[in-house]
Parts: sequence; C-alpha cells; structure tokens
Amino acid sequence: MPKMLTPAQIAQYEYDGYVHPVRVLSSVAAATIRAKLETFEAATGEPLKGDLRHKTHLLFTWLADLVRTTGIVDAIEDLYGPDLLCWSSSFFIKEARSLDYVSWHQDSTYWGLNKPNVVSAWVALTPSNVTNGAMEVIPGSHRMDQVPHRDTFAKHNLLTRGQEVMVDVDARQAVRIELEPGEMSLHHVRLIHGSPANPSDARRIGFAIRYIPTDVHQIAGEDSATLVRGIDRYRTFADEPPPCADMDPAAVALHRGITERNAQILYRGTTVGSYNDPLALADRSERPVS
Ligand SMILES: O=C(O)CCC(=O)C(=O)O
Repeated sequence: MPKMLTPAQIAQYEYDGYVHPVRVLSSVAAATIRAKLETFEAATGEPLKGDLRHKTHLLFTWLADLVRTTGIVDAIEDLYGPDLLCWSSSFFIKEARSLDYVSWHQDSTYWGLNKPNVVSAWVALTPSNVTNGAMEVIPGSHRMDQVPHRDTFAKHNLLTRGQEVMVDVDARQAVRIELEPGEMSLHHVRLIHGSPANPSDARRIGFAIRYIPTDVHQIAGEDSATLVRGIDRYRTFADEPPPCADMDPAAVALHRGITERNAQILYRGTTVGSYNDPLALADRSERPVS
C-alpha cells in the first residue's frame, strides 16, 4: 500500500515524470518557514544567495526538519522504496520583478549520479503560478535518455552553468506546475523543465529537495548525503549530520567543505566554478549550485 501518493499519482510519475500538487505542509507551517528564511535575510541585510542556497538543510534546523518531513519522505518511499537519502537541496528564489529564469534542462546533466532514480520534491513557500514564473515541465520527456546540453552561463539563468538542452522543446506541450504554499511537486531527474522570469510584485520561493534510494552512487567525485529513512547498506556517501543550531559554526564549516566539493562535481570540465579563479567565483556567487 502506498503511504502518501495514490496509485494514480505513482502511475503518473512513471508515465509523465511528474506529479502535483501534493500537500505536505499546512499553509501556516509554510509561512513559518518562509518567515524564518526572511528573518535570517533581514539579519544579514541581503537575500539568501550563492552557496547559502545550496544544501541549506545542513545550516538551519527548520530545513533539516523539512527534508525529513513525514509526508514528503512517505511520497518518496512510494516511488523509490524504504531506504532513502536526501542527496541535496536548493532554494529557487525569484525576487519580485526579476529577470531570473531557468532554461529548459534535465537535472541529471551534471549531477554525476550513476542512475536516474532521483526525484526532486519542489516545496512551495509562496504561491508559484502563471504570474510569478512557475516551473513548467514537458510531460514524458524523462523517458528520453540523457540529452546533450550547452552551457550558456547567462547572467539571469539560475542554473549553475546556465545549461540548456540542445534538442528542440515544443513549448506547446509544457504543463505549468502551479502550487500554493505548503504544496509540493515531484519531478524525475530526466524530466525536461524550466521556468520564466517573475514580473510580479512578489517573491516566488521554492525549496527543491533531491532524494535518492541508497543504491544510487556518485561517480564524479567525493560526495555526502543525509539518510532520511531506512538503512544505508551501500554507504558510498559520507554521512551528513543535522545542524545542532541555526548557522552553528561546526555546521557552517561542514557546509563550506561540502559545497566546495560539490562545486567541483557540478562545474567539472569548466574553469568557471574553480575556487582558484576569482572572476569565476564572483560569477558563481549569484547562483545556487544545482
Ligand atoms: O524553480 C524553478 O523554477 C526551477 C526549479 C528546477 O529547475 C529544479 O528544481 O530542478
């Protein structure tokens, strides 16, 4: 018996490569998480940016709790079984009236994982809809193999390398993933997806959590992950402990090391992500690592 998804939703994930909307938090709980994010931003005097958008669940207790939320992990178990790692997470924030967008891409392109049993739970912390640059997906495109991508490093592209698919995408086939705060969508790592800019007067905030079953391995370098359910019999990822407090110094140091290691995987074959290249670092500081 599935724990969270209906049999129809599981079939839709397999056939179309995505499911939405799935309510995983109350609107009040989602507003509380948003308020915690914005309290931190107010304290630092700037929007969350760069590496702080990547694997942020290793820095804040309220995000460590979010990646372990029963309803989310139950849904992932319905798709990939009982032994599960949270491999990564990324904030996708589009400020009000911003030109930031996400080009058509497959997540699998630079992640270095050995097989495509990888699912993203995109949790909405604000409404995400036609007015503010909601994500769009091409149903069934996950059934293609990995397709070639070109790196653009375009200024307003929120992806690490500004990567975009080198195949024609028929945008008329696209489905818009509209969500209310506290709802999530699930998408497969090979699904072609992207999102336009946010011309509205309000921020659009999503937190994308990447889950894998424990038999998925990293083949492009050293990596780490958080066990969120069951047993890891493979132990190919180093364990990631939750932070004992928000921005705890030990957690910040751990996060920095992990982010630098992840950047080497995600930017491999380019000089742009290199920590030895100050120009490259300036460019990278605006981008989440995803
Ligand atoms: O937030 C968006 O608009 C795109 C998110 C995305 O590309 C992803 O979660 O993989």
